[in-house]
Amino acid sequence: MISYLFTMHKSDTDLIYSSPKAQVKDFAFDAQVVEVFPDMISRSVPGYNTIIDTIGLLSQRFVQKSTSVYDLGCSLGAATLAMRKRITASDCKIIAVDNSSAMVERCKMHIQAFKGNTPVDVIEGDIQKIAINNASMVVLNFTLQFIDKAERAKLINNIASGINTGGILVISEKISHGDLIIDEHLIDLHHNFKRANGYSELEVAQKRTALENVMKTDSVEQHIKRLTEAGFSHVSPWFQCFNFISFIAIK
Ligand code: GEK
Repeated sequence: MISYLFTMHKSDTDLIYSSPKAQVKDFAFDAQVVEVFPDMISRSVPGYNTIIDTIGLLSQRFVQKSTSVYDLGCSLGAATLAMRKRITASDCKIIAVDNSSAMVERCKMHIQAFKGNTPVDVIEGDIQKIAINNASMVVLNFTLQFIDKAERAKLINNIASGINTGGILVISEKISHGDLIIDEHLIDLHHNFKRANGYSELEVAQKRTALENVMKTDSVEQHIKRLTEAGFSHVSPWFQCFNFISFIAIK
């Protein structure tokens, strides 16, 4: 389905948490993660490939002539490649941003490896500091959850003010559920999904510890409130599987 993603070799398999660690360090998007990232994200995030493909379809529908498209927290550029494949509007550019130098270096290689009509700028930088201007589409695909909770509204407000009327923000996140019984079931269903994709109990547990301080989830209600308050007129989830969700917000 996502043939523009990368052919998998054995060495690209995520084994980072497969052996016991005396101390599990906080998760970081470093060179070791970059090596296994496509395998890691597709085996860990239910619906990842569907979301990437749909971001491509949405770009065909929403990207307007002579505007900019932003992929914030682009990692290896999967969403950027999906959009570049589908955008039909002329005179556009894609700005892909990530603050991990290892990700940016590898992302540039991936982008160069595929042909496309829309130019792509891959920038190493903090998405909290970049200017968003004349945008018809912005993608935050599993990135906001890594931003300090207190800073999230500011980032969403900045994105909203840089999007033209009729433009779209696609935001995908891991969520928490206010009902603790439901929350527990969603977490357990997600862990089952990971086990079914070959992760062991040890890997699931160590990864959970590594993400504890780094990834902080919001509820669906918090996301919708923040997006509405930022000035998006039409906000809705379009995809959910367990505790993973993707919203569209149209200005
Ligand atoms: C995909 N969107 O494949 N500024 C820039 N980048 C950041 C920041 C920041 N402040 N904080 C985190 N990142 C991708 C997947 S991964 C999600 C996104 C995951 C970057 C970080 O370096 C990493 O590359 C990305 O956000 C999150 O569609 O691995 O769960």
